[in-house]
Amino acid sequence: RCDGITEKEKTLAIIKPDGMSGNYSEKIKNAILDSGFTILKEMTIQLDEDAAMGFYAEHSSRSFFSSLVKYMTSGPVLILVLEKENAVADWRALIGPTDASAAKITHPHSIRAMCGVTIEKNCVHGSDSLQSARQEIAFFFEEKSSGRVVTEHDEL
Ligand code: RTP
Ligand code: MG
Repeated sequence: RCDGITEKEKTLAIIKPDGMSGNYSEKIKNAILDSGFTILKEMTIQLDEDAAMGFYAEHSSRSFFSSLVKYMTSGPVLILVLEKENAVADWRALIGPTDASAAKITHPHSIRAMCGVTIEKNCVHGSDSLQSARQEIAFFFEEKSSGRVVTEHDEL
């Protein structure tokens, strides 16, 4: 912009049940902060089936959908709102490709290579566009029907 101020973006990150049960959340949060993101909000929730189905509604016709819903409801998740310039693309780059087993070979320094296992159990989520980031942040932080809140903490 002409005034020299660059707009920051927000994106949604989720540490999925396997990331939580494997105790990767502190390690992942450190990687987030080391990469220059600010964590604006965080909330630990247990997704119910409706919430998981709603969140991944775009995949409802896929063969893996019921397995995905079962996975995402198998334990608590940590929902994070991240902010920085180019946050959407930079968070996707940091997490690496969907298939964590492939990520271990092609993107060994990615978060999914570190803590993911398979194409499904890939330990983290990242919004794939600015528009989905806005929708996903609203899904968890503006509507209150998205799951059972375990702990909620806003930075300042
Ligand atoms: P995410 O939305 O969770 O950040 O993952 P993504 O964009 O990299 O991948 P996406 O295509 O949106 O898939 C959403 C999640 O569904 C599970 N999945 N399973 N069995 C399969 O073939 C398969 N493919 C995808 C993964 O948990 C994936 O992250
Ligand atoms: Mg996706």
